[in-house]
Amino acid sequence: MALHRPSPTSNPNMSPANTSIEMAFQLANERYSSVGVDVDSALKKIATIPVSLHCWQGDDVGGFENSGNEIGGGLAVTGRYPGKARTADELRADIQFALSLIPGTHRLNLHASYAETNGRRIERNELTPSHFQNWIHWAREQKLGLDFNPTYFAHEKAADGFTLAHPDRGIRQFWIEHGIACRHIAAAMGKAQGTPCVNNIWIPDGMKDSPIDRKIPRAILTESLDLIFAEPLPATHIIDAVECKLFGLGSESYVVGSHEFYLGYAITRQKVLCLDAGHFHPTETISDKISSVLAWVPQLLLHVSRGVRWDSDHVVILTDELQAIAQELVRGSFLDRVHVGLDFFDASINRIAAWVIGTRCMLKALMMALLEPISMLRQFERDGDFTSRLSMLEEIKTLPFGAVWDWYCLTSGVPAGPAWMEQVREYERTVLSLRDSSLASSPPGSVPGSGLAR
Ligand code: RNT
Ligand code: ZN
Repeated sequence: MALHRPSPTSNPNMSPANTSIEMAFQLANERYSSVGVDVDSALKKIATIPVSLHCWQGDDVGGFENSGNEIGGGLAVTGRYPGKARTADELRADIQFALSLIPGTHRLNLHASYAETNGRRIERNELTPSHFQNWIHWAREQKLGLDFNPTYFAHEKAADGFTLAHPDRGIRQFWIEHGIACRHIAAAMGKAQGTPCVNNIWIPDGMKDSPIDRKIPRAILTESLDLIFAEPLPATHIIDAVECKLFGLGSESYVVGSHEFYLGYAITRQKVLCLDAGHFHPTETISDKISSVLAWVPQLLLHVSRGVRWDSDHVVILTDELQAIAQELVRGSFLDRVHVGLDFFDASINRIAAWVIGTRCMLKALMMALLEPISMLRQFERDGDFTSRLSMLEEIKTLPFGAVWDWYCLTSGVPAGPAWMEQVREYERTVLSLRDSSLASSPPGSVPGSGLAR
């Protein structure tokens, strides 16, 4: 095995904990080699996969418009854990801190409602790249690529649940103009950063109860989207995506932008389809959709999330479905056609920990998938030897994955194992707890005065 690292004995400065991580890694490497897995190439590959962290976990999808509008759009954030970011500077500091606990180089996914307008109200159809200069500047410093989203909620013109499919021509014109403005902002980001910015359109439009007319809003939405996308922009600057959904809170009976609607739209317009893991029937998974959809659309955007009953946005953890998503990306060699983004929001736990847990789990799932003996498994399948396929799939579940993950963290300069949580607690004590002066905002079960949950 080609080791381009010090052997356990060659680095006298290694702490005992790090030495044991390295020794465990060496043994793990041998175990993986015995089933034909090249751990080194998995380590090289994982370091090249960016995950787009969603800015909105940091402030409960609040944004900085301070318009007093409810989030709406069927998005519900529950919990009142103290310490959420109140300003763009605080949010940037929190993201920077979260990223210091996550191995690899990643991206940041911004919403239009995170514009910085110096306290002035700028209408959403009048937003320009200048309102995102601080973000662009900071992202460049941090070597972070930016992705973007128009915001079709938390606005009085979206209060009745309709935006781009609105029956009122004036209201939908406003939202069309917002979509156009956001494409220009995304393209400016892409130009500034040298990698295309994925600009994802999700709208809440739908109805609580059964509509009489399911057809006309969909025809209107097609028209609105075509107007938004009318101007060709360089593919090196912007990638246009559209996100489907089965139902939302308050749109249980009908969502205009359903899966079938956007699948057809994305295929006919050759746009990128966004599959959100929480946007389907509770027993339906997106892992099986990846290869189906990629047969027809050029690229996919994933909103990796975790649906729990009616909520589509619990913090991502290492579930079977998360592993299945990662396996599909690796087994199908789809990583260069799929943008991996996260989409969850939990205000009942430390928000930075939520980012770190979700992103580390996404990366763990990808690394597990990269450590599969894929060619051997393929051969079993080609031979019709399904017994060997099943037995190998079960045996590799208990190979020492954790030792490789710890080594990856260690060599990436981020804490291995649960140690990162110590740093989050420290940040909570020294930074987050100062943001909430009133104890009234502490969650039930919290330690008075410390901002810490028990
Ligand atoms: C909503 C969609 C959408 C949002 C974000 C905030 O159901 O998943 O992606 O979560 O735009
Ligand atoms: Zn989503």
